[in-house]
Amino acid sequence: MTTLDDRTTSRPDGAEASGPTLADVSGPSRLAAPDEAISADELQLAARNHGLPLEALRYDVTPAGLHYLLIHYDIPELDPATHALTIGGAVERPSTVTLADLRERPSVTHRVTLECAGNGRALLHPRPVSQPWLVEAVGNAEWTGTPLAPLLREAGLGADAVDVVFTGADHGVERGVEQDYQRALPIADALREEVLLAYEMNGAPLLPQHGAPLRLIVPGWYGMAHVKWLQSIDVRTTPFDGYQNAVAYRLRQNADDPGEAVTRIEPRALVRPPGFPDFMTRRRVLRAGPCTVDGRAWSGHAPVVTVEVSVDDGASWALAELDPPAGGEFAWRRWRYEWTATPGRYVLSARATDASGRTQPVEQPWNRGGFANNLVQRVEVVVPAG
Ligand SMILES: Nc1nc2c(c(=O)[nH]1)N[C@H]1C(S)=C(S)[C@@H](COP(=O)(O)O)O[C@H]1N2
Ligand SMILES: [Mo]
Repeated sequence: MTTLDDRTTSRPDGAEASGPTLADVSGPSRLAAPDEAISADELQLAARNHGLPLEALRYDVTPAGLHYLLIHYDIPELDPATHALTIGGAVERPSTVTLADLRERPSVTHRVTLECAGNGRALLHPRPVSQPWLVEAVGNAEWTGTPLAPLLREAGLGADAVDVVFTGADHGVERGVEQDYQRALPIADALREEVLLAYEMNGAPLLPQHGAPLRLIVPGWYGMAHVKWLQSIDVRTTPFDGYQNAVAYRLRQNADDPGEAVTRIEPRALVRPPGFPDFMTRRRVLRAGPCTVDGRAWSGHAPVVTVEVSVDDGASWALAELDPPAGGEFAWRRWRYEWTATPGRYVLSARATDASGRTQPVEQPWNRGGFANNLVQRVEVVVPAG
């Protein structure tokens, strides 16, 4: 695969380029200088791709308009009345199914915590220049659709199937590579029974920004796997080396490191910021007295088993209480901690640990793309005297 980093002025056919190339519209991937502020380009991305307002951690199910968004290119224009999905590649019976066909198949609803793999990126030092998420690229919605596995089996999978490629209807250029948004899943993951072709979010048809009329839902995996505006499924007998699998979404320490693929969501807990905020800084003001500090916790690897809370910037930790699971194994879980706030300045944090033993680091888990940064959150709180 050719990326911007490989291209200078020469072209594959050996001719000299006489005008601009696609590489000219992208920049190379880059780390911000130590004191470099967020740029207008990053602000432009952040304004398109909003996060969950943290007070919305109060809802068991995130209302659609408050769920975070991540859209690499443009929201494509698709007509639900005519939209069809093709299933092909290394299958015995390639087919085309309409949305109406899919709606007639058995339907399932899963409550799923979706989190962008780039969540936490803008808090890294040095900061990878990209969509500048802090901690808010998360939501917990109910997705209704039909399971993917029976469709794949009906299509007739060969024993040599390796990857399943999912292609969206959106098109763009990234680091000089023109592409449809495409992501592959290993065949075993594509066949997990909880993987859905989803046409509804929170009981209503998908909104344009969330993939209308059809998207993939891969419970437990970071957001990039949940291909929106799904138009084709292609079974491959060799590993897929498309941009979003082979170049982006890898945990690399430097530009030459092939890195590991980003897959499942690392454990994280977020605090629902208590009290009320300052407009500009969003620092919290909390009245002295008893206060229930709460929030949500999730992991894509295994159920969350403990959440610890700190009110002294990580110097000491106490166990929070976990509410009973609400909505199944792929949904976030509420936690709470009773605190009596006395005048002073505090930094509140929460730290989730899952049944696989994974927990949140107190040192940043740095990588070049800024993925899977589940460093514990810091919420500054001032409890005024009197
Ligand atoms: N076709 C397509 N699917 C996509 C994307 C995209 O840009 N195009 N973004 C992915 C990423 S990186 C994330 S985090 C999730 C975001 O889903 P949401 O916007 O519904 O929250 O969609 C994923 N699916
Ligand atoms: Mo993402």
